[in-house]
Amino acid sequence: MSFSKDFLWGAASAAAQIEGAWDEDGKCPSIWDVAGKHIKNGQDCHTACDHYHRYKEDVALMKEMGLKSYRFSISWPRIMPEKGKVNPKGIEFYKSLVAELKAAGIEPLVTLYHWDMPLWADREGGWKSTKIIEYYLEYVKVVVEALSGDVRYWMTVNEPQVFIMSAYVIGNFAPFEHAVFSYKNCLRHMLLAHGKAVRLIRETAKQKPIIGLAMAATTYIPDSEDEVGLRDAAQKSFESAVGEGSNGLYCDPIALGKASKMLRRKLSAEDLKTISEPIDFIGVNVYQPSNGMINKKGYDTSTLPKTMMGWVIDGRCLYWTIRQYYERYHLPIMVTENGMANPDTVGADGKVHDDIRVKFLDDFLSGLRRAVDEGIPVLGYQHWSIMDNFEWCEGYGPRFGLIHVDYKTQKRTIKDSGRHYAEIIRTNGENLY
Ligand code: GCO
Repeated sequence: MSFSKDFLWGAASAAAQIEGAWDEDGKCPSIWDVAGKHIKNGQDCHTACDHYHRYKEDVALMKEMGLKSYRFSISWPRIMPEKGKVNPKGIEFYKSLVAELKAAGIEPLVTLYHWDMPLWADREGGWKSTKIIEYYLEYVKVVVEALSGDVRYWMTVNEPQVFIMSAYVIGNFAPFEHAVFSYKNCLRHMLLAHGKAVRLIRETAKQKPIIGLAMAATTYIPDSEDEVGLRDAAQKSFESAVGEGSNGLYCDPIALGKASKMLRRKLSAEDLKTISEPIDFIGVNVYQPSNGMINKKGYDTSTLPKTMMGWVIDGRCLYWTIRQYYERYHLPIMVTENGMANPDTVGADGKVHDDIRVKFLDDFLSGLRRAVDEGIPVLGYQHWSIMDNFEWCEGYGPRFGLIHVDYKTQKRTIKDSGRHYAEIIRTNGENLY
């Protein structure tokens, strides 16, 4: 087997990280617009890649690269700048973006929540409050009614582990809280919001929707591929409390209708029924394996290359994430993010020679190919990211893009990796091994 001809080769982004235009055309601030002192070097996301004004140029570059799909998120504060109030200009923007993508033959994949909560909703308690479920659903309904004529693929939320655990417990992502005792409430609200949104999308969409969510995958690569090695690794990936230990905690209620020990008292049978509303795929965001965190023995990270985020580069983790998720949940998989940060610069020849990302693509995508060859249903691969962007509290230092962005001039340059990826797409992955 190899990649089907409709395999979704694409790239990803998120509204707060690329759009800019933070206070234009009726948008209200999001929790990231006011993150101020938490962001490195006094930077902010107010202009970012100015994609709001340059989306046509950006879609043209995607077309030049031959992308089949583009995963982006909708800015909730652009759509609903006040409680109960819809902003027509916000809707207009996404309609234009989707139209541009469709005209370029690129399938739009829409993430409904990629962390940029409107400030007004945060002031009412954000994910800590039960009210968030109703607010989120109201927003989702508006978006689905407006876009589902052209959009088929929907992701309810992106990396709930980060916008719950990191944002409300560890406090290193907006809204930067240490509300430890609210952790289980936040989790429950997110899970219910997800399940109810799935049902709402199915009831509201103008064409048959394909619905999933994007998980921050925590993957343990097996020490050996025998039965014990495989079982042991899967158990660490889904049930271990070390690291985020979050695959099972966050995804079992959704995909299996089961609560892990920690949530058993928190979720009623009724809740679980709502949360496990059937979905069509699971999205996995894959960056580095958990081995270094869980079991340092036998996994020497000192010999492995690292990205500028300090993340270990080990291409095997893409294959194992896909396989472990599929074996546990028996749902089609979409790689919703995978990529690396590097301090890329434009050379004297006007090009960006990011050899390390070219190699990264070959390493990770050969694992993707292995998964597909073994018959695992994988719907697509969305590289993170289409272009360099605002990396949350890290600001603009880490560059994750296939396209380089000069933030002073907003000039875009397709990197060598972007050209390499274009060739992989053109040959439909035939040369990956
Ligand atoms: C993520 C986020 C992205 C990050 C990327 C690199 O889902 O974590 O979706 O916004 O930029 O992962 O850290």
